[in-house]
Amino acid sequence: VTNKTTLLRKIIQSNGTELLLEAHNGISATIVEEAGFPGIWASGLTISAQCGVRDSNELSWTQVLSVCELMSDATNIPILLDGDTGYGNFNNVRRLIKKLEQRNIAGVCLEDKLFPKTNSFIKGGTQPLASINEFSGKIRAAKDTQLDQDFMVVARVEALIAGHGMDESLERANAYSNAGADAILIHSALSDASEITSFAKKWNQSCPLVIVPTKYSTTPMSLFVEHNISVVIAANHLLRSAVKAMEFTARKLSKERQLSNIEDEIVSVQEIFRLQNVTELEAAEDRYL
Ligand code: SPV
Ligand code: MG
Repeated sequence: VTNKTTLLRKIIQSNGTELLLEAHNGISATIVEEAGFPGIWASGLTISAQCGVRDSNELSWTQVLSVCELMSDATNIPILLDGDTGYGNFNNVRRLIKKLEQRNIAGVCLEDKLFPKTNSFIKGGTQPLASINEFSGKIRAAKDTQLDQDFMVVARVEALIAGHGMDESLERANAYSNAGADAILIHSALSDASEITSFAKKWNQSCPLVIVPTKYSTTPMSLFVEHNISVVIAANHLLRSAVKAMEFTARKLSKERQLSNIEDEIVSVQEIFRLQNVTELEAAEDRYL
């Protein structure tokens, strides 16, 4: 079997435009894999949300790691972890990389904000950025720490979100690429793709580009293909679909107090067993019990 790191490297470096989908726990990771996605985005927002806390580093980094470990154990496709700011300085980043490799996580995305960060769509314009030098040091520390040469480090530029404009965004992306980043995630909070397409046109192509079109979701994928975007991330869509389904079920059961009324709207318990791979355990029991 090919290493997950090598698989993620191929996704990011391939000529085409790949789509990754978010997962936030073991079962959602399994669902992403079964649907045919080549890889998983382990989203900081959705892992936090499914734990009932905010995307403001309220989870400890080892709690994030534990969720990632479960997702990785449950699947065979690579996971790119949204590692926020690296949970501290360069030294915390080194520790993170070591633990991610031990748990077979294929790569990490680090963003040039300050710890504790908050989600880019919450008062993004007011969020302080790390200096170019400090963040470049984190990227160099990550690349120097990894033992597997295919482990991927994605550097995320928040300068457009924070209102620093195109020139600074390009300057930052260039610095992070020079520091050894394997890809640049350029993030935008506009409701159209204009910032992303003009960034992509001006980009020197020294490494591939990754985007998260949560806010500009109406943009046709073909435009991203035309602009040579390597990876498009659907960053929160399984959590958002799960929340809609759970709210519907909870409200209906609370109101109607009759379990059978919801049966047709939810999966069978058998389907849960299938997603847990219960048949594998039954076969093992035949061999070992
Ligand atoms: C996440 O999924 O946690 C991300 C993407 O970082 S965003 O929410 O767009 O910042
Ligand atoms: Mg995040």
